[in-house]
This record gives sequence, C-alpha cells and structure tokens, in this order.
Amino acid sequence: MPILNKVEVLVGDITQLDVAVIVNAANSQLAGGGGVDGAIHEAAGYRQLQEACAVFGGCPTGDVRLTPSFNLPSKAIIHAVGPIWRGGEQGEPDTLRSCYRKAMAVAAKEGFESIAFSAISCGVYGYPHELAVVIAVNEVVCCLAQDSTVKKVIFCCFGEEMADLYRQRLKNATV
Ligand code: AR6
Repeated sequence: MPILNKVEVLVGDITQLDVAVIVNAANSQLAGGGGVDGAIHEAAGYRQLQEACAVFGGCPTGDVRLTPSFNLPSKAIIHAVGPIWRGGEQGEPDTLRSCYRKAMAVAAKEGFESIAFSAISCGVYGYPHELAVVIAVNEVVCCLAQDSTVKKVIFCCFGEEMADLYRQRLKNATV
C-alpha cells in the first residue's frame, strides 16, 4: 500500500476514536491538565489514568510514555511531552520531531496497527501550527517508510483550520 494511503486527517475528539493507540499532548509531570490531556483524562477515567502515569515519575520533554487507556475505545495511550514554543531557537523542532518518532517507535514495538495523533504542542504550548504540521507529517511519513507495523495513522484535529494544514502538507509530501 502506498505510504500516503496510510495517513488520514480527521476533525473530531480523539477520545472517541477506535484505534489501537492515541497520542496525548502531555506535560513533563504527566500530571494531567487542560486541552486534549484534560479530555483524555476525563474520558479514560481521571483517577486510574493518573495512577498509571504516576508510576513514571514524569517524562522528559521530547519523550513518550505508554499507559493503558481504561474507559477509552483505544487500547492504549502514548503520552508525548511536546516543547513549549520559545521562538524556535531552543531546540523546539528537534524536540517535537522526537515526540513523533518515539511515538511511532512505541506503536511499532507494541504491534499497534493504528495510531491517532493529537496536534502536540499546538495548543497552550504555542507551537506555530504551520511549522508543527510540517514536522508531524515528515516524521510520520519517514517512520512509515522504515517500518510497516503501523497500517493507519490519523492526525486528529480539533478544527477545520488545523485539518486543512495537514491536508495541504500531505498533498505536498514526497515519499
Ligand atoms: N481531541 C483532539 N484534539 C484536541 C482535543 C480533543 N479532545 N482537545 C484539544 N485538542 P493542547 P499542548 C487539540 O493545549 O499545546 C495541557 O494542559 C487542541 O485544539 O491540549 O501540547 C497539558 O497537560 C490543539 O490543537 O496541548 C500540557 O500542560 C491540540 O489538541 C499542555 O496542555 C493540542 O493542544 C500541553 O500543551
């Protein structure tokens, strides 16, 4: 199957998706919060998910941790800690790239065939959307080319504006 056929853009609530694993935009304390993290905690079951996260004692920026997803339709959650945007000269692109690469690596290692990403760092962490989307698409396409375990990647957006950016970028993607 051509690689780009494995990638889909969806507008909706990531907590509702029936995929093997969803990717949360977490903080380095894995302490829960607002945005997509808050929605995931609420839908998964706040207390159970916090107990599962507490085992790790946090997670460095640019890295990921895997937990069960409790009450969600998905099997598991990958918590990715994206960078806070500080102008782009503080390693933010590499750190964001690392989130996508590590999430894809965990999915492949666990044998998850479908994965849905939230737009890591694109909310309160302030990453410029156009720049984040280029990184997300490039890194995911690169990972799909290297390992065939994952058969479906969904970029789950909370609005049409964000979804259009992904669609544009995918149109221009070269594999
Ligand atoms: N489904 C899909 N996407 C969503 C949902 C949802 N239910 N809710 C929000 N989004 P953000 P960050 C989108 O702020 O920038 C938290 O407090 C949202 O529109 O959730 O990485 C954490 O605890 C945006 O495009 O994550 C951290 O402290 C994207 O998800 C901090 O925010 C990410 O926005 C992380 O900030």
